[in-house]
Amino acid sequence: MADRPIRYRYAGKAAQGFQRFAASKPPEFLIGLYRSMLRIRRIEEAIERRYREDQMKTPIHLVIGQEGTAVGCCAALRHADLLYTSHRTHGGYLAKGGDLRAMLCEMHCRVNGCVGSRGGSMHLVDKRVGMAGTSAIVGGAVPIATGAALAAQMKGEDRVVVTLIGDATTEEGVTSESLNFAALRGLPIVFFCENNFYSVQSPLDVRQPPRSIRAWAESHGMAACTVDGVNVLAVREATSAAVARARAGEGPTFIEAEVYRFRAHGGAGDDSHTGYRAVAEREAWEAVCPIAIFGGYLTSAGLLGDAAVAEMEGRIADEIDEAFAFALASPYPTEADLLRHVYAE
Ligand SMILES: Cc1ncc(C[n+]2csc(CCOP(=O)(O)OP(=O)(O)O)c2C)c(N)n1
Repeated sequence: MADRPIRYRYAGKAAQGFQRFAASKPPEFLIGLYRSMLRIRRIEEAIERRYREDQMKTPIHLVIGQEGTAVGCCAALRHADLLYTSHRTHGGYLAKGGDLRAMLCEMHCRVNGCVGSRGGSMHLVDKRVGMAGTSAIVGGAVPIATGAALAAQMKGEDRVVVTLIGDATTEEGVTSESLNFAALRGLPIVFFCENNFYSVQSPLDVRQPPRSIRAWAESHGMAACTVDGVNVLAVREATSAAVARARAGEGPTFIEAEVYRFRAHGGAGDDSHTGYRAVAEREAWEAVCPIAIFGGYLTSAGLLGDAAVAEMEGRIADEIDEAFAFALASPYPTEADLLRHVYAE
């Protein structure tokens, strides 16, 4: 079968765009961003590999290809800031400082999962790191995040709320209502849209009229911008500006970042062969992998060498092996756990 035509091309220039943002940043900070993206990639690859063994009793939605947005976004946040995501939780959870052991326990339905085995992959929540809420209902976390921003404002807390959403989330009525309310009240919230062009297998152009998501958001009366989602430094910069605006009481910002998921909407492996997107399209985006091009920049700037990368890879591999072993050795919940966290008045 002939491959279908490419619909969505990378429009950025990340490989040339790093210098401008990197100039004022210490090398450790830049290397830390690279390590963070690499760690998420390797964790996702391990999850994907082991998913086929059927030990994880949860649907999964991998972020492979989208590491630049989660890492760049969370690098602009403080510990006390809150993050809410949709069903595609892994990148945000890990970038916000989440505990890999607790995440893998959760995905294996073990009692010491971050939500006590009640949630699985789509409901990673961890108050210890400000991973405040996630929802498998598209748009479900958006009004909750907006409410958290209202609470922070009413209590006078120095706290910003960020919600990572997909392009399809902007089609939910509740997202419009939340943007409207956030703009009306000048809430300290950042709506960060990872536009990966597809809702499961439906492309953006059969779901939305030909106008930008940024323009749609702006029409709600809030600041809005687009950023290259492949460029982790540009994402960090755009999020920092939005967070600073929110902290200064200047209200919400909507950020649209174009990214691409390299794998299927859900589960392990790719699904391009089913015909909803061109294999050539995926391959073109893989050629601008956010990790590889940032690594290339760091190498050319003399900040990263083969030995350092090998050491990083070794440490990450050890961490992953240890965390999987921990999860698989952890107990399942018992009947006695059933009513923990259940409240009734
Ligand atoms: C209200 C609702 N409608 C439909 C679905 C089925 N569904 C699950 S994920 C998804 C696509 C979401 O796309 P997007 O928000 O762009 O995020 P992405 O999966 O691309 O990260 C859909 C339609 C759902 N979970 N909730």
